Amino acid sequence: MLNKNFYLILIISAVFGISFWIGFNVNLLPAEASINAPIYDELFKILFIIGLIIFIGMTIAVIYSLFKFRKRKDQYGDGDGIALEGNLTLEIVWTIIPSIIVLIIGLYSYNIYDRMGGMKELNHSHEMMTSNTEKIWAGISQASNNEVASNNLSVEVSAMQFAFLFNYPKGEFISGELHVPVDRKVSMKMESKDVIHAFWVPEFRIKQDIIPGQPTILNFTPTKVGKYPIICAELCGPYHGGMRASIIVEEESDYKDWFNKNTKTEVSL
Ligand SMILES: [Cu+2]
Repeated sequence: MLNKNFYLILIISAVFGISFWIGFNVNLLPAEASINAPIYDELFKILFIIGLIIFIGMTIAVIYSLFKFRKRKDQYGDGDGIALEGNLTLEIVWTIIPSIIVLIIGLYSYNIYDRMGGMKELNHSHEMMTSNTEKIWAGISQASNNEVASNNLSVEVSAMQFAFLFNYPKGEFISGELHVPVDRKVSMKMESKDVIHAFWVPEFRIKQDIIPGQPTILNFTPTKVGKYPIICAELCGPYHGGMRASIIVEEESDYKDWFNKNTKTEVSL
């Protein structure tokens, strides 16, 4: 009996060890290119490790059972096995363990979403859009209200079947490509011209729906120079799959060059 328990503990330890090792050493996600990315990836890592423990544990249990409880040559009958009914201890255990796991994941997800700015009070903003009625902006906001005014780069996003357009109010021009300087907070106000779209940049780990009649905001700070895809993540029509744009994160000076090339008015940034 002691021997059996010893092997059981050994196998469970190995399953945990392997899962943690894979969880911390195998990276399935694209580059981390915004300040949101490392926060999000923390949660992903935990979910990945829990998934691995369950997957590897179950696989071992199934393979073990296949051999241990297989039908022997001298066994006859329909193979239904012993008539067993009810095991209160087992039922309590397999109810409590998943409940604890789900509860922890739920609380931890809430914490992550809060750190990403999802729980911040929604802005009531009048500065950017020329709407006459007061609109409530919904969405992820990492900036407090007084932060928005200061050094942020403001961009207005219009989504339509099947394109994104980026309006730079300071420069009075519209671009099909989103250019942003690295390490500076970008505040986007997004409106849809027709149906529901979603603005998704996998490398930034952010996604926000763009909803007709309900403008949304999305704030982020890119941390890595490069070109990343913007993907519409809401099935919005027959060419939804082609609704893509690019975000170009560049050094401040390169961004200024690009901005000045496009701008119609001479303004200092
Ligand atoms: Cu779309």
